[in-house]
Amino acid sequence: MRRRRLLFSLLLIAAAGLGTAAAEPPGAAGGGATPAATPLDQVVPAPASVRGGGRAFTLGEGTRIRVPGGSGEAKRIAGYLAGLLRPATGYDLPVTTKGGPDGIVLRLGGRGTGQLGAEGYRLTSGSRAVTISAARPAGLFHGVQTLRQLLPAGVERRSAQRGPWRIAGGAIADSPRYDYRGAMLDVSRHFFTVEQVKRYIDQLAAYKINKLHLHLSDDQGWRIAIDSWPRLATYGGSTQVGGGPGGHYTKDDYREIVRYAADRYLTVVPEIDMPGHTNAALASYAELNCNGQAPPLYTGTNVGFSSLCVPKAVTYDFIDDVIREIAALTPGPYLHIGGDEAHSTSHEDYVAFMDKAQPVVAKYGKTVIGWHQLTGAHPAKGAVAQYWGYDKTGAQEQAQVVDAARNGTRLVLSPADRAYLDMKYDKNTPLGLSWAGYVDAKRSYDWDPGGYLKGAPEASILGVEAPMWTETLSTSAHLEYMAFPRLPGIAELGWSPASTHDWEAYKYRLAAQAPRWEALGINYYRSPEVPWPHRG
Ligand code: TNX
Repeated sequence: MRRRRLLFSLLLIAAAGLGTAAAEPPGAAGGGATPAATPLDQVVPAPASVRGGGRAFTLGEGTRIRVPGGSGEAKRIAGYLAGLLRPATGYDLPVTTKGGPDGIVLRLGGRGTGQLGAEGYRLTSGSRAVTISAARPAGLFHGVQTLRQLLPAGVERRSAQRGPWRIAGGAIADSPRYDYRGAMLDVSRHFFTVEQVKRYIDQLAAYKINKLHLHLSDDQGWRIAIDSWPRLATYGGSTQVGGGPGGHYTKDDYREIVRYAADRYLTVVPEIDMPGHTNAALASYAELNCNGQAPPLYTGTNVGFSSLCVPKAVTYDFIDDVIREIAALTPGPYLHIGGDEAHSTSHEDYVAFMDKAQPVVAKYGKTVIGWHQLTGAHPAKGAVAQYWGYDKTGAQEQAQVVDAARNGTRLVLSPADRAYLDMKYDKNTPLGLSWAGYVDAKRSYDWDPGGYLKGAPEASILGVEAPMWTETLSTSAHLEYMAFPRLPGIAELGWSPASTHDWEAYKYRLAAQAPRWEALGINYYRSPEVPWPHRG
């Protein structure tokens, strides 16, 4: 199966006139050459099934985007697609609910879409039409991301470009391996504005990531307004690592992020980290401290020095209020309560705290996610543990996670020496940290979530997540430099069947993304492991 796919890819690469390493990828037309259509199997993440062949589709002046009998959501996705394609093509691309045999067709429901699941889609392309069908709107949206990648990279530019705008003929049937395909952004160590978060969401959506985990509180900053404890945001959010002005989201800001993400089929997973990583809260309210004294705000990068006061009753009033207000802002099922690096909380207190905190999450209708240290306490029924261990994680700690998985705790895998986007690529990387080692593109991609934690049942793996901690990162350019090229690899591990996993083939597909990133103004790292095309 894998051999056949590989052979098939090689044939397509050969057919596209690509020989060996560092060849111009499809769509990277420099100086007036006609961009070749991108072969269907060059998409990232790799689709579940691809059959190339038949005549290409050409997007033209008169192309319509059809949403036959279209519902609100399908029409909105069609409008989003038109918005993506109009600037570079210069075409009108009117959206119509009239059926017809030609154009770009987005079809919800219909024959054979049932088996595609909640996020799958089918895309067929021929001389008259490109049709995306799906059972659910999320599937249409993911199909649209695939369609984008099938067009020449210049389509991502915001000013008129020369065509032709061809899409190779063939058929794709695609659905994800895992339900949970996440990316985390730490907005606490450095604050990121709504606009910066939206830019990151757009980058995640392009690779079919469907969860945005926001790390909203830590020692250095509390980033979300809580009406019942207003100083958390106004004082606790007033600085960041290095002593800058920090910032926080008003509830309206936050709702805007949630809506923008939802429009791109990403669910926001809010995290309030507790009982450790709480200096910003402790600094804001003296009564939360066991000694009744508020510590100063913190702008360094140490971890493990703060703890909520486990024996005090007010601690539970506090978490009840915070979790209630956050849950009310959260349409998705998950609420992350952190639980990592509680080095200033005794084990006994940690267990007692988690025994009290988890039911509060359930009371407000949400499912607990915690960092995997939660498995050292009593994970609630249905809880999810986010594994962030690495090759040096002790056997006992790992066994505890595996045991929990055997007992029904589901896992999201974020191994620090694979999936952490804040790890340096190599010793020369000017940003990031290196406590889990250097993580270049191959290491980040080359592991199997299904077999990663020996002994954890396959069904316990909910998915993968790529966390971005921001002790050293403060601009969108920084985030992009660390996310690209690693993020698409983690996205592929979450989406694509294990049978497509092959670094030697993947690295060419990955390389072929670079002209898109350049067109989008994404600041990426030119890893020496990837056969990048020459800059256009
Ligand atoms: C560990 S990973 C942390 C964070 C740091 C990160 C830096 C985890 C759950 N906790 O507090 O920001 O390392 O890589």
